[in-house]
Amino acid sequence: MEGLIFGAFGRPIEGEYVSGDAYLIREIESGWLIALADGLGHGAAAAEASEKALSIIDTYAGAHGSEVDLRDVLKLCHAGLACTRGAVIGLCHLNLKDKVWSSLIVGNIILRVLSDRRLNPVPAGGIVGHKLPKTVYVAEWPYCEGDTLILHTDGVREDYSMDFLVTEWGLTVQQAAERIIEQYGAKTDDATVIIGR
Ligand SMILES: [Mn+2]
Repeated sequence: MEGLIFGAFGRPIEGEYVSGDAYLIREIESGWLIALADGLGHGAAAAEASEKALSIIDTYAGAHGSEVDLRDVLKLCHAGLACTRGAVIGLCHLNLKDKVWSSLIVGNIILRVLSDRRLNPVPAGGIVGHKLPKTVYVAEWPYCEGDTLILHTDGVREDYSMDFLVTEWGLTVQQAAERIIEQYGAKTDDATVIIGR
């Protein structure tokens, strides 16, 4: 679909076999739905929360592929995660028909966009399943072919420069994702990154 390609890579904190992070990259009728969840803490209980979120989002995508409302997705996740540890979640929807990206983030999930325009998404604190922010902000910005989207959990340090990604674009998005985790993943946390370009 218009040449958009995704790469993703993640690994658990040192000493754990399962990651508490989980992601979904799903092609839907209107374009793409991307989700990244970081379950509170680490290990199996964290994975249970993040995987539950993804299964809710996947079911939603199956039923609402042509018309996605990120606030509705969040509400469903919040209700569904009440009996879990909870998770922080980042959602992105690329509407290829209208050529618009939109995103909604609760908690510490980091979104970066490499584009001609600057995007400054407003972060909102909270834990899906336990406490949502008073105001949930949905950021929207136009999509142009060639835009790059990077979504990662807080297990990836934020001090890597965008230039690194631009100058290393000989790499595939998958190779770039793996390299970001290798070079900037904190050993003290689960670390996951998604790149779409
Ligand atoms: Mn984390």
